[in-house]
Amino acid sequence: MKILPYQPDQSGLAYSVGITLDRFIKLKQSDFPFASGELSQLLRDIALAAKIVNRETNRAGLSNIGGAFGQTNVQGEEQQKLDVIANIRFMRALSKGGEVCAIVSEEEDAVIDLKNNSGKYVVAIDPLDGSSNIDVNISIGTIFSIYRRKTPLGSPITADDVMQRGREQVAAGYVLYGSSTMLVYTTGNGVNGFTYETSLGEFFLSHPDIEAPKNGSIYSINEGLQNQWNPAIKAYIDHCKDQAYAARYIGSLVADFHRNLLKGGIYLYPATEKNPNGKLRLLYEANALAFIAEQAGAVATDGNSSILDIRPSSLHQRTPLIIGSERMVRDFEYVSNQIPQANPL
Ligand code: P6P
Repeated sequence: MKILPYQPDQSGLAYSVGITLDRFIKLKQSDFPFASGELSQLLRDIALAAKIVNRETNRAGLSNIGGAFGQTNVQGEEQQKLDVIANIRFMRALSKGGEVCAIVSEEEDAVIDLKNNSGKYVVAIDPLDGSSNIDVNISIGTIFSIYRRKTPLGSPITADDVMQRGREQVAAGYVLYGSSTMLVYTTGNGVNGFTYETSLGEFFLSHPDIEAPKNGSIYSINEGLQNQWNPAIKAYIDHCKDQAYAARYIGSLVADFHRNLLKGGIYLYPATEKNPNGKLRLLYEANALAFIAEQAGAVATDGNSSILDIRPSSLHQRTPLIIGSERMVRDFEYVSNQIPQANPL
């Protein structure tokens, strides 16, 4: 019997399809201090739900799942049908995956106890952010944070498992349902982006080792709220205009964040009269993006301290968010400090 070593093809006839998310997770598993496979499985469970949500958002205009659901969520926001569907899909995937003991969701008033006391992980998730944009075909996203539970395996979950600072995250990511669908995540060893190949039903590594440009010339803020900004925000936005930066605001956090992460830029959602603590939620929006930002060499602050150092006091608490290229956020802080006795937000 003849035995020969495998020789990778050199003909170039069959191009490589690249590295799938599954294979990447497995390759990187040893980077993770608790490399026991559960986190890898959890990331695969999230990716599966993302594929299903991707299919449903892409077909919303052709089915009866577009438009409003007819109820409001705990935020007092009108739920879109796809908000509800995405929440169901991610909750089901996380529940059936077996690695999670508790879920915090934008669409759920309370912490969801999966009664899986052997589950090591807690997930905080915004199943579909920016969903008011669905009916007009603008990019939307899913945002998720993953924590290790604090209480002993086998015991019931407690608030300590859920109310953790962003610094405690073991992984975080987002899915961007845009011109293409991408999943971008970190486990604390850099940030990697995967693009969904619908014909194969797989995410493939397309943006390895994402590093945010240290500076940029894009600023993202809802200028319609200008009259509600405090002097520090006004001063910084005037600075952006003096620098002739480009104003880019999609009104979909994941899309604005992703563009600024790749091209350089700053996103600001400050305190306003309507939202005196800011609009964005700490546990399932700001923390995840702040973890990704810091892993990519960018910065995320509430105007006073790092987002990741905020100690949560309530499940759906909001926070001002200034996030993006390091130089731009530092310029914001410098401009803010020039305003006498101004609360930066
Ligand atoms: P505004 C969507 O509702 C969202 O949570 C983010 O995705 C987005 O950046 C922001 O709110 C838009 O809020 O007040 O500018 O419409």
